[in-house]
This record gives sequence, C-alpha cells and structure tokens, in this order.
Amino acid sequence: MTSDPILRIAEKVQAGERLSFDDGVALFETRSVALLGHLAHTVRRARHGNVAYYNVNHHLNPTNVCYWDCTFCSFYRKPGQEGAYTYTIEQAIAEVRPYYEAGITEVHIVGGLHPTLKFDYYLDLLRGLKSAFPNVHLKAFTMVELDHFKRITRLSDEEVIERLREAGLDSCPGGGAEIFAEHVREKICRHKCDSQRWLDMARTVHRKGIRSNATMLYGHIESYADRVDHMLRLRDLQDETGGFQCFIPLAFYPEHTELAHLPGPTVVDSLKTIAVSRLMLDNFDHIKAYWVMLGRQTAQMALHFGADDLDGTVSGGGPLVATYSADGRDRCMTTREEVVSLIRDAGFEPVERDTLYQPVIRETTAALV
Ligand code: V47
Repeated sequence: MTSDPILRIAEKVQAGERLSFDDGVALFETRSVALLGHLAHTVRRARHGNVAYYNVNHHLNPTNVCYWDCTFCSFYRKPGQEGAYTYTIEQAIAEVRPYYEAGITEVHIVGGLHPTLKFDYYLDLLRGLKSAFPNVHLKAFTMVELDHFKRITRLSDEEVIERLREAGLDSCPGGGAEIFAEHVREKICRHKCDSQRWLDMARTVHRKGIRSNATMLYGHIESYADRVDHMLRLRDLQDETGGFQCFIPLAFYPEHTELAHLPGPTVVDSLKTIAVSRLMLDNFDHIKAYWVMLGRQTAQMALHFGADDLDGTVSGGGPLVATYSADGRDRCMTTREEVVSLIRDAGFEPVERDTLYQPVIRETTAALV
C-alpha cells in the first residue's frame, strides 16, 4: 500500500474495485493529470477499444419561453420578451426536413417550460415529426420537462410517459440534472424540480423501458465533492435500473448568463472531469465529450481521457448551439466529415452510431450534413 492517493486508486482500478466518494475527490485533487488520464483511458480502451462514436443528429428547440430563471442559462426568454419564440408544429417539421433529407438518424428535442402550452402541443409535435420522418429516433424532453407535463396535466408520471411514448417518444436526453447537491441547486436553479424528483422521474422512465442519458453541469460554483456526489447518485440509480446510456459532463459556458463573472472550467478541469466520470461511473457504458460545450480541441483530447463519444453533427439552433460556441468559432454545428476527421486526427476509429449506440451502416454518405 502506498501513500500517494492516485497510485492507491490506480491499484483499485486495476483490481476492478469500485471507487468511493473519497477516491473521487482525491482524483479531482490530484496533480498527476497525465496519470489520471492514463487510468481513465485504460478503462475506456477495455470497453471500447479504439472506437470513438458519433451520430448524425439535429437539435430542435420548439420554444425558448420559460417561466423559470436558472442563473446559468442564457437561452430562456420570458413570455412576450424580445427574442421569445414558439414554433408551430408545421414550423418544427419544416426546420427538421432539410436535415432529414441530408440523413440524420436522431432529433434531440428540448425547450423551455412554457407557461401556457398544453400537453397536446408536445404530443402533436411528436406525432407530426414521427409521421413526417418515420425512421428518425425522437430523443425528447428532459426529466424536468416530464415533471412539468405532470404538473400541467395532473396525470401520473407513468401516464405522462405512456402518452408521450404512444405519440412517438423513443428515448430521453440527459439535461436538467445540473448539479444534484441541494445547496448549489438552490443558488443556480432554485425553482427547477429538485434532485430527488429528477432521479425519481428517470427511474420511472427506465421502468417503462425507455432509455435516457444523464448530464452534469460543472465549472460554476460547485465543489469537487458536489461533482462526485452527483456521479454517485447516478451510479446508485444505474445499479438499480441500468437505463442510462451515457453520461455527459457539460462544461459551463458563462457568457450571456447571470453568472458571466465566473471564468468557466479550464481545459485541465474539463479533462479531469471526463476522466473522473469514466472511473467513478463503472456501470455507465458511455462517457460523452460534448464538443459543442468543450470546443473541438478539448473534445479531441477528452477521447484520450476516458470519453468514447463526441455526440453528433448537432445541426440546428437552440441553447447550446446558436448561443454558445465554446471554441470561439462561428460554426457550432459541424458536418459528418468534420466529426470523422476530428476523431481520426485524435487517433481513433470513428463509428457512426444511432441513439441506442447501434452502428449505422450507410449505402452512401454523399448527402450527409
Ligand atoms: O440542462 C444550460 C446545460 C443542458 C448552459 O442527452 C449549459 O445526449 C453549459 O442536456 N453552459 C441541456 N451548459 C443540454 C443537454 C444535452 C446536450 C447534449 C447531449 C445531451 C444528451 C444532452 O445544457 C441543460 C444545462 O445543464 N446548459 N446552460 C451553459 N451556460
């Protein structure tokens, strides 16, 4: 037994032992960043070899109108405020159509908590998209939105999920989790559904046979302990349901938010967060390096620090595309060709996946976004 925490933790990882809360905090505190990365990379290679996944998708944000005011968010608008919008179903379908024709396999749908839209709007949206684009996977609505639907309908959680599924819901994205630690949540999103509610809704989604993702917003006012606590709450639920597909640490992007005075995470902090996620979340298959928030260059490095997925081409507008450009470039969307080349350049074999991580075989890639 050695006294250097990272060497002791490396022995646990090599022995396949589960890491504790204290191990997680020690990993974040280590100065041996390269060794941390190496450890996470070893675990990632054992699971996925040299493959790095990506998908060809579109982000649709049907409305930016929201009755809450999360301090980290620059997307939301109050009803009637300049820049507020809500699509009709026809507008939403029209937005997706060119991307559909260019070969997307997934539409990722999230929006604000609109004060007056009825549940039927969301059901019609799913039905409309499904009938226009039958083969496209609809990954729609965070646990926070599902909670909102329950409040406006007074249906049970199960009934809400059942109706969405009947209308075309295929899986759920991982947003809204932010940071589970209550004392942080109180400061950054005090009105949003609480952590226990987010986790309970995810449990119900999984019990209904629907897969979902999980995110963590880091690099604002939370501590390392808060991040590890967040991961462990997810790990416990994953032990119970096995329903999470991937974990996505989201690098906080301060610009245009109420927290604009904060610097946001450094590259080293982001790489450590990816690596610690890979090591702590031993029951998650995939760790996603979301290039839109990390920037292309950090996302490439993240593939060497435990991540196995870059998300996708992410065409479309919305909270994390139009507003932010973490790597300072204008283009927050990319082409399949560029994602493939980023992955190859980082030394990995690109594999296009669908939302459920099945490889996508294409006859031609000529028309792809
Ligand atoms: O919940 C909001 C985050 C999330 C900021 O499931 C911000 O595959 C950084 O969840 N800086 C929504 N992050 C996005 C999301 C997501 C993204 C990609 C893939 C998947 C998936 C899910 O974005 C919100 C919030 O945590 N967010 N504002 C910001 N200023």
